[in-house]
Amino acid sequence: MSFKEKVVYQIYPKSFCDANGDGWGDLKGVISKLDYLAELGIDYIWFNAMFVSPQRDNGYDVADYRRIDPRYGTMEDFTLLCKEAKKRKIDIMLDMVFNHTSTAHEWFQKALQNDPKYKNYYIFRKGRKDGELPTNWQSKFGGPAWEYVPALDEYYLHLFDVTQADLNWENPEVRKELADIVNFWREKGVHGFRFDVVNLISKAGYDDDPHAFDGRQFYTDGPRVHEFIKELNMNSFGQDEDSMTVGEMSSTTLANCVKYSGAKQHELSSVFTFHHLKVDYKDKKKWELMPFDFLELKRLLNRWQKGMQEADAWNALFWCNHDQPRAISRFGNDSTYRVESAKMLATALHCMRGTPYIYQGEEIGMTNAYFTDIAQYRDVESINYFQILKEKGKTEADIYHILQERSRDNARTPMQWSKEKNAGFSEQTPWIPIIDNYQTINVENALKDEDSIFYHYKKLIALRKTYKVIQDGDFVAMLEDEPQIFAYRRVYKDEELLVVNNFYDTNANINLEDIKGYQVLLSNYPNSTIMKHMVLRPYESCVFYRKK
Ligand code: TEU
Repeated sequence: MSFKEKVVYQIYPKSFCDANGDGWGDLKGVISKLDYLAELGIDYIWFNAMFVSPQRDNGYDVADYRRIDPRYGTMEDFTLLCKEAKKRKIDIMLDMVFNHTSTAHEWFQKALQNDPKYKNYYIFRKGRKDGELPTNWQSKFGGPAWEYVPALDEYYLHLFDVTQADLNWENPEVRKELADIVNFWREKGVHGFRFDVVNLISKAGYDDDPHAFDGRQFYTDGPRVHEFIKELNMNSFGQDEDSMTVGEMSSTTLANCVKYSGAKQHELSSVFTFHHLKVDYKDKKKWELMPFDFLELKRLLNRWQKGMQEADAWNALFWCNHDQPRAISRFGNDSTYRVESAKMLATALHCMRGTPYIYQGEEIGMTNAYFTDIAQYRDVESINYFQILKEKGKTEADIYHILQERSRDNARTPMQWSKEKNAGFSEQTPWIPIIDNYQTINVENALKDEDSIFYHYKKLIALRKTYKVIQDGDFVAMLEDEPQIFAYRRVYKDEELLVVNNFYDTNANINLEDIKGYQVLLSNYPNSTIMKHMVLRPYESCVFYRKK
């Protein structure tokens, strides 16, 4: 099976299913839900980082890449999970967090002891003569990107949390260590890898950001990044014919992604990019709200679809992940049209060219958390920004509103399995509160209702496996200036797909010129038919198919 037929399901292990009753999800919990995932029909599970970690950034601060965090289980549990998944034709994708390690990692601890070998694993710099930080760069989680170590009289770089020290990829020993880690997991039978912020690994130099911005121009898609990824590919996953990799690309460009994932580039199979998830950032700022700019969203989706196709490169397709608010609360409607808009967003995404990702809970239409108290938040970024926004003079009411829209914790609440205690997630109080709509929005209800969002996802996955045009068809944008409809065609030999999606809660009229021979493959309303002059109902979404 080509990787173009595959669909990935993302599990945030801490919030998926808790089998041992400590309020944290675990691997045994995942094993108990594999039949559910097999029913959905997915091919891969991507697990968010679940290695030994102090959990300052929920596992993205790795202290030991070769061990499962004991709170998730043991290596035996992992082996059993792989075996049980394989029985259900599900593969595993692990998250390689290679831009940085936790400061609790033994490499960093040795660096702190002034061991020259390990100091060279990280990026240490002297402060400037005037007692200033080495550069004016900002951490992605707020505050400066440099931390002073008095015993060394030097600063280390951390693009993320102060406990996430950036690795020095210029050092060949570091690159060898990281390839060895990938090979350690390959030997356990893992062939899928997601590489966390992998386009930040090559730093161009250490100067002040002249625009006093965050410094990203010095480390995004840096000068040696393609060389480093090619080398990692050659020394590890590239040796497996059936490897499947995806790089998470922060603030990247099309020109670079064509190289990261081009079919003949020997770098990665695909890329996650985020431009389409910034269309509601006012002035490009994450913590400034505005309604999403629909025409910009379409322009970006169309641009990336076409640009990647022309270069034979490959997108990972996603609306949701553990760092993003829930898509239905953001681009859909999580009250009156929850079901319709969830299905519409799913269809719009899954029929495009690329590998679709489903984030846990998306398939049952889970919503944002709408927490009302900072004590309910767990994410280091949200907690930092609560303070930062306060210092900037925003009112508490405004800050809560912003967090309700933007916090990463919106996606991190426990999976809602049933209407039982703690949503069937755990016997214990979970590590983060459950959303109180779990009584109605849960897996048990979804499985009982043949019109549920869950079965819509199941159909979309099945369609991808049946129709070559969904896997491999060319993408052709349509109605590009239409302010309410996202429409496109896919074309493969004599097969054609036509996909129309209404992104709003009002009717929309569209004119379609050539409708001959199209049949409905899927819709989120009863009685959808293709017409020259069509009225799409609120959030209506239809997939039409014809064979010439
Ligand atoms: O995220 C990278 C990243 O830059 C984000 O999406 C981040 O949440 C955003 O910029 C903050 O505004 C990856 C992981 O997915 C994320 O969970 C980690 O926290 C981060 O890397 C550091 O490892």
